[in-house]
Amino acid sequence: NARQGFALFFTGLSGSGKSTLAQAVLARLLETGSRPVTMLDGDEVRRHLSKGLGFSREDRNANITRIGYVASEVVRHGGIAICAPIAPYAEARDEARQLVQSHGHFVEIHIATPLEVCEARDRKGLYAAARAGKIKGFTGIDDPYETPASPELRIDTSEVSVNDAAERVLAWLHSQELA
Ligand code: GGZ
Repeated sequence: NARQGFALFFTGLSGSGKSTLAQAVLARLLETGSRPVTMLDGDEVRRHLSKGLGFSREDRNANITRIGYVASEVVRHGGIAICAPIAPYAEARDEARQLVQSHGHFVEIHIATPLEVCEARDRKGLYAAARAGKIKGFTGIDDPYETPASPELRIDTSEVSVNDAAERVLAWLHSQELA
């Protein structure tokens, strides 16, 4: 129902377009202004909520559990939480799903942009650094990304514009009567 809270959980590689799409969806949700929206972007979360955590499997999963917990609180109070971490491990994504689903809807959106495309973009030079061995354990290079088996939505940003991708998310929310 339109009053129930929900979490949009974007997951995908670095440079896949998660944050860009999350921002575009945020802007559209704010336009309609129906409910408060909390953005839990990867960068911001790691500066505050997850300060001090690294990129081991344990730390990445702890990061996702924290995001899932905050999202579940937002959803519990009828709000919208937008999360955009890499979240490479299925176990942690599923835990976040369980936390949120006890209070509302969990919408997993796999940003399925191919590694070659993310690497070619390399906006922050991190892939080059990872290839050169200057960053160890970089997702997609020498660290795993477990492809989501059954996300609510899967979007490849190398095939659709940011606008069209945002419209697909909004259309899905409308189809479920969530927005
Ligand atoms: C992956 C890393 C790493 C390693 C630093 N692996 O493109 P970015 O810079 O802004 O997004 C990446 C971000 C990933 O943080 P998350 O909290 O989303 O990851 S997780 O869900 O796995 O906890 C990248 C940067 O941090 N970064 N080192 N080794 N990305």
